[in-house]
Amino acid sequence: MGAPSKAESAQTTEEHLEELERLSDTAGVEVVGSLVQRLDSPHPKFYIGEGKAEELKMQVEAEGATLIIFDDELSPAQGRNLEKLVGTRLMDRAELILDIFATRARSAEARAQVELAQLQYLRPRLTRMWSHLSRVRGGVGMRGPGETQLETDRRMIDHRIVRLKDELERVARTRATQRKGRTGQLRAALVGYTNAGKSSILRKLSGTEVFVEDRLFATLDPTTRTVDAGEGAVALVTDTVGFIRKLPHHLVASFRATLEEARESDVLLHVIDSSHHAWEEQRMVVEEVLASLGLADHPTVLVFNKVDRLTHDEEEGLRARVQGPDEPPAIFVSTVEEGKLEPLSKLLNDEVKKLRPDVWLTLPSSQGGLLAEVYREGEVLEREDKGTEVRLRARVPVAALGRLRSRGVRVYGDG
Ligand SMILES: Nc1nc2c(ncn2[C@@H]2O[C@H](COP(=O)(O)OP(=O)(O)OP(=O)(O)O)[C@@H](O)[C@H]2O)c(=O)[nH]1
Ligand SMILES: [Mg+2]
Repeated sequence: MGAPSKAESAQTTEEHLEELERLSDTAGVEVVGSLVQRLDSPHPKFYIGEGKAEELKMQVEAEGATLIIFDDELSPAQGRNLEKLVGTRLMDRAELILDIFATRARSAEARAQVELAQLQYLRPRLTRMWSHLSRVRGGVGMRGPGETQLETDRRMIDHRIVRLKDELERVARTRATQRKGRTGQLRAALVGYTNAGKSSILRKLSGTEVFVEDRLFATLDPTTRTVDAGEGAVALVTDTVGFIRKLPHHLVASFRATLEEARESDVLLHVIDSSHHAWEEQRMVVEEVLASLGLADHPTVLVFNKVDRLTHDEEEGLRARVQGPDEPPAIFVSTVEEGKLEPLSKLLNDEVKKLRPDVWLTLPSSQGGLLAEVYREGEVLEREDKGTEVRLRARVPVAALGRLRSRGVRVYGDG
């Protein structure tokens, strides 16, 4: 069921419902019908108008539906009212997404993140959830639990929320420590709309098994792989959870720890499914989520994936449209055609060079400490011993270069 505002075009509504259908399918729900109402503003009682609510009830009876899924977020009271009228379990998009995440969470961390988001979603809706339970128990006319029971439940939920937050805090700290151990190497994070091809890219780049599926939210846990960045250099590339329109904000908040990987990266690779008719909206959604995570100004490259599905003209049109002085850098790739990930490998190589420029260093051979420092901090590629001087060609982190310079090392040809 969708209730778009009047300003939204019929095509956009159609696309949103299509996506809701895919989400339902991912959750294992079979869709038997759909209903749309255009609204200036939501009605307080049912969100949709009363007449429409009656129509919904009739359609549910005619189709024998056992579940209504709403594309918009209903207030707890609206959900309760509508459920009472129609007599069928009702979910909104947020709840459906939470449900999918719950069935897909594998690691302890992902499970804790999802449970936290679910509890935060559930808490203000407890009375409605309780009425499901009463129905499941089969008591016709059975009354809901008294206020006391509700209060006890709320307190239990609050305790659990605190415990989960502590647990996630601990995991976040461990991650931060692990990341510290990886300084000096280029870190790139793949972000983007669900199903854009992030995991496929990582699989292809790293030559290792990474879970890929033509379903929404195939990936929940961040996976980091070492990737060959050319000329002997390596990069650490991380795959992250996909984003979607109207991602429940509880979920975004609870996935903060996971998304720290993105924050700590040197560059964000924003993967876009260029063959999707709504890629521009998807790009905007991802940019909004990134902004809400404080990543709006993070160095970003747009990675237009699946160009194998575009005709030559479509690809040219796309290139013309997204390349401009105000646009972030963009590359065009495919994971299914041989050699079509080359632009991404090249990009990683360029980024490695930016982070650890390939330079010539000259220092007195008597300075054993300095020499040792170059070997420790950088990667020595060539060495020439000339009398009292040593000349080294090395890839050295930008930060270390400054330090070496200040201690009298001469540096040539960085960049
Ligand atoms: N035609 C084509 N299909 C691709 C390409 N890259 C990925 N796919 C397909 O797109 C689907 C989604 O790929 P994934 O790599 O799982 O996408 P993801 O971005 O990791 O998705 P989530 O983990 O759900 O966020 C799979 O069916 C892939 O086979 C490509 O370059 N061309
Ligand atoms: Mg994935």
